[in-house]
Amino acid sequence: MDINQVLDSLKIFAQGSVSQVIIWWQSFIVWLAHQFAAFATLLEAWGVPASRSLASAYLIAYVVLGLLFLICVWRLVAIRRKTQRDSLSRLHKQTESTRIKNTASAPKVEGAAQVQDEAESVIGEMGEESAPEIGEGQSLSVYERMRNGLAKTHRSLFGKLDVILGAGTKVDADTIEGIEEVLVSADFGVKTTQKLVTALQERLTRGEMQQPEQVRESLREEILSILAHQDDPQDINAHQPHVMMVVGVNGVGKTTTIGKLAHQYKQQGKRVLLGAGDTFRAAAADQLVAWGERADVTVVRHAEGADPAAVAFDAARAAVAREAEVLIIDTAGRLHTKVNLMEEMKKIRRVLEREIAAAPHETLLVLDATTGQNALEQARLFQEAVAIDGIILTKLDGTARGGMAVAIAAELQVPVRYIGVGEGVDDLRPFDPEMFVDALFENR
Ligand SMILES: Nc1nc2c(ncn2[C@@H]2O[C@H](COP(=O)(O)OP(=O)(O)OP(=O)(O)O)[C@@H](O)[C@H]2O)c(=O)[nH]1
Ligand SMILES: [Mg+2]
Repeated sequence: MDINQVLDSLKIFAQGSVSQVIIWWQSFIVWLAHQFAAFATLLEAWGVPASRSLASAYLIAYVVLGLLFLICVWRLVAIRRKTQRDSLSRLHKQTESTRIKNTASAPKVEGAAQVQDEAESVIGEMGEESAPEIGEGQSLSVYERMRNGLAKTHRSLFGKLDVILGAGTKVDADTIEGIEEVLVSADFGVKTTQKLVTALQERLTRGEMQQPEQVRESLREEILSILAHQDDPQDINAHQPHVMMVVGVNGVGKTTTIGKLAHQYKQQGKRVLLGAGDTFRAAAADQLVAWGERADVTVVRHAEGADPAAVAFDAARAAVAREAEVLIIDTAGRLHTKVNLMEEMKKIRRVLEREIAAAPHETLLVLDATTGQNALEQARLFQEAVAIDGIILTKLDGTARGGMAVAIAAELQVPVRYIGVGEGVDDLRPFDPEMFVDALFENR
């Protein structure tokens, strides 16, 4: 068969196919017209005048097609946003795994020391297994947990900002006034809001903020610059045991946070010991013991009403005897008076200091984000009694007042170390300013 014959066959095939398609298309048009006629008859039966029924049938068809088109566009935009979110999330995952790799230089534990327990009231045993990898079994990335936990603040803060900074908005003094109100409502505090507003006004005067998008970006940068002044977290390998004392008023989440911390350190392969220094209520020690069992770490406890300083003493002795790497002391949040509470904190501190050189190496104050500006007052009170090295801000998931984290960083000059974004064991995250701001400003 020569080439001409092949070309002829192809031509015949193409012509045949085209005529077939034309026949199909014509049949489709006839079928469609038939459908419209049937639909028009139906409309007529429903009372639409005969002269208008066909036009109405076409109108309805166009409306339905228009709606389908809009749904497709909406889905495409949603998919695009999800892709952006996933890539942001992947980026944070990579950053986190690099951070974890860097901290993985910490010594790995092969088994807990089998040393005679010195404190009679110690219960449970330390685990023998080698350290599992951090993040094992976690279905959500660190960033995803953070963004889920901050959803309420995101919705409130940036939903309102979206209204102020809609497309085509003319940026002027009124815009900044609107932003000021939004910041105050998200609990950035008067002082911090003022600081941010002044910075935005300066940018406006310098002509750096003409488009709404530039305002959003400027605000993001200014918040980040406030948060970036945090110093690095303490190296927990610098002392053995690294002693942490957790303080705060009742109900803020001290015990829960200690449980989460214990679990996370345990997962890093650390030998962890907990001290139930809240002897004010029997249930307090029970709660810590429950967390200890969950995290598979030992808890030193005494009976209800015992001297918390005695618990601290026993816990410190046990930590040394067992070669624990991390000792975390829980404390009471409520006593008969504030003076009693502060005196008790000081006494626990003194005991720890006497038993272990330079202890407590970290005194962490737990604050409940849902209490708003009241938390700043609590911080000042504890700061006077026991020097605070860091803040743990809990319950950010339950509030739209995430601005508290910024207010604390700006006004207390104490770094925010962790944030609590839920009740789950993995819902305590080291406070990463960049990740925090991304989670707030992300276009969801
Ligand atoms: N949603 C949410 N709840 C939290 C968080 N942290 C703690 N909680 C809850 O807050 C409640 C109080 O927590 P606790 O750990 O008992 O608080 P505490 O400071 O030890 O309280 P006292 O022992 O009474 O001083 C519990 O129901 C916790 O589950 C968090 O980050 N998010
Ligand atoms: Mg407690």
